[in-house]
Amino acid sequence: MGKSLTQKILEEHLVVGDYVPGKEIGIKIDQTLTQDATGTMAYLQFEAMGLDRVKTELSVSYVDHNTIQVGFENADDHKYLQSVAAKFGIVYSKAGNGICHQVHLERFGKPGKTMVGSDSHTPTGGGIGMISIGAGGLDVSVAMGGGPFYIICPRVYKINLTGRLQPWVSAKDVVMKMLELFTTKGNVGVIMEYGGPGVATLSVPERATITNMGAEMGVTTSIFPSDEETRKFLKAQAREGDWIPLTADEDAEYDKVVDLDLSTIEPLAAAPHSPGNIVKVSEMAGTNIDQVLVGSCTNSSYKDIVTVAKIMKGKKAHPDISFGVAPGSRQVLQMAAKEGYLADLIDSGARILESACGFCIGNHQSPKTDAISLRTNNRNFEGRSGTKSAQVYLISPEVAAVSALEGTFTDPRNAGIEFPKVDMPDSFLIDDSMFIFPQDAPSSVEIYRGPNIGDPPSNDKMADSIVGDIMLKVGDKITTDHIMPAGARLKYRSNVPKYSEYVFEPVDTTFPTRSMENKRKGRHNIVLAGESYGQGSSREHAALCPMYLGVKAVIAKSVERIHAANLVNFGIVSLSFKNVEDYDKIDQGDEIEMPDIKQKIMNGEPVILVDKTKGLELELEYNFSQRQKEILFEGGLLAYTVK
Ligand code: MIC
Ligand code: SF4
Repeated sequence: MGKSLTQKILEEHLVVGDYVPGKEIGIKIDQTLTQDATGTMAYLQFEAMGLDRVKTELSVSYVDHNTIQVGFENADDHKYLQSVAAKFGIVYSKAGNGICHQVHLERFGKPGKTMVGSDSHTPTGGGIGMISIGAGGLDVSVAMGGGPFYIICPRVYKINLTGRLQPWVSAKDVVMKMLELFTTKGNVGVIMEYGGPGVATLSVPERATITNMGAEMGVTTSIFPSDEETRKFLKAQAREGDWIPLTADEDAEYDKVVDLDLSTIEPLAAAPHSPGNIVKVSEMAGTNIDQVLVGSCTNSSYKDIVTVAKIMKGKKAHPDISFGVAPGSRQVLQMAAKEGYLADLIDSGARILESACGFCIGNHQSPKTDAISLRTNNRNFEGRSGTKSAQVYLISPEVAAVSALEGTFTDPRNAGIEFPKVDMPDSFLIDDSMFIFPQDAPSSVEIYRGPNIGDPPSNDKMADSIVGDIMLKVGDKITTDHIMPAGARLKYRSNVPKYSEYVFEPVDTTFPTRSMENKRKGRHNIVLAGESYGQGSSREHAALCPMYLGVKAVIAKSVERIHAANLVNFGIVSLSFKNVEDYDKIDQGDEIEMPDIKQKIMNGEPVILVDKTKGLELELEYNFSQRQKEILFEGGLLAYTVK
């Protein structure tokens, strides 16, 4: 039987376990990336491991999230990251060089390689034929140190693309169609592999838009083959030597095959407040809008920005809207500037924003109260824009530009505008001067530590029994943005005690103080959640800060992959109900005991939850590998690694 592309790459990198779907495997990691918001903690943890140099083929540290620099904290973090990179053999990409995923695709991504990145949109690298996976910072540190990266050996779905996209329909609409088909939950442990004749009609950046937003489906990653289009892209980046051909075998078997005819897709949007709420743009047409923003790691490639510029050329954005454009990388920005497209955008009234995450992470451009905001990024969780009452719709660059002109939600097919055809350039502008390559003599490098940089907090070994209280009960689809908000709070990422003051801020502002008080009394804190707990961002702070507040267990109907791994990494036990209806029987404030939980997990026996308030005994389940059990017993991955 032939092999899928996924199986070929994973088998070549397998170092622990066998390629048996559903079983834990450890793979060798060739490349890593970090960004500044998760990077400081990742490198503090790397330092704590006591190694001299990274052991990967390539590790890159990007600064793209916290570039606003209000106060000294961000600038201090950047300097810390720069010095750590120089010391440990890591390439440093300065603020202003662009968004990690876009820049990595342009300058470093290589077909057939494996990568982990401390950012959930690391699967962007799947567009160039890599197995590229998002993870918590600590998992990335371990990979930088040469340790295996553990995943559940995936189930592989083939998405068989046929046909060709119609004018005004783009890669963003393809991935929104995928979100309509697969939704944002229930895809844990899956890799989406794209194939079929339609693949050849999509350029590498378009493929990357699709794999990028696979993150919203909760899959492990998504991947495209490496073909002539990939070679063309790498050649245009002056990296043809990095190209290898890679496809699945003709007779490869998949867990599921889904046909998707590109020619049948129409312009789509994700309605508030989930990337999975897919609607047709034609149904929204005519709705007044307040803001249009183009950018983010999903849609800020050369083609995206030039498409918007061509649509806007010679016209003005509607006076009632705020219109912003953030090219995804310095390469895109420089090319747009030299080729005149930037001038067209400025003429149209666009606010040119820094090549960084910016608005996507709620760092700026928060819309007005109750605004309708159209954005080309990938997440529209409630409040992520910085304005709780805002209604954020995710759309393609084409819909963004045409709507910016009209001042209303507009189906670009009916706007009477000539379709802007944009060809991929034969050569991109190459200027690597905003990368700082590591020094050969690490001992000569002093690590810079400003007052914002603290030590990573440690945890106690796992207690024999959990004795405490349900400190919070939440419903389904609680995202890591709910648990650990970004935006205005982002600058505290390197200061765990301070950042912990905002745990669950959008849900219940009393959680941190109540938890700290309970912890001081010697009681354990427990969070009760519904389905798909921990969706979205890979931020390990969503486990690390609750750990700091004394959270010892999360009981949820289901937990998303990256967050589940982060909980283990910080010694928090995640459990689920044997009977899912039991969720309704427990309430916030209930006194809970889980007697001998450690022994039970060690022996593989069910955990018994005693609800002392209700006088109930319920059975809980878990799914930990032997390795994960040992990590939990040690109180987390750092303690387990340095033991
Ligand atoms: C996001 O898009 O939510 C982020 C901000 O890039 C996060 C990482 C973080 O929280 O720092 C992600 O996607 O993992
Ligand atoms: Fe940055 Fe937004 Fe992409 Fe996250 S999703 S990496 S915040 S651009």
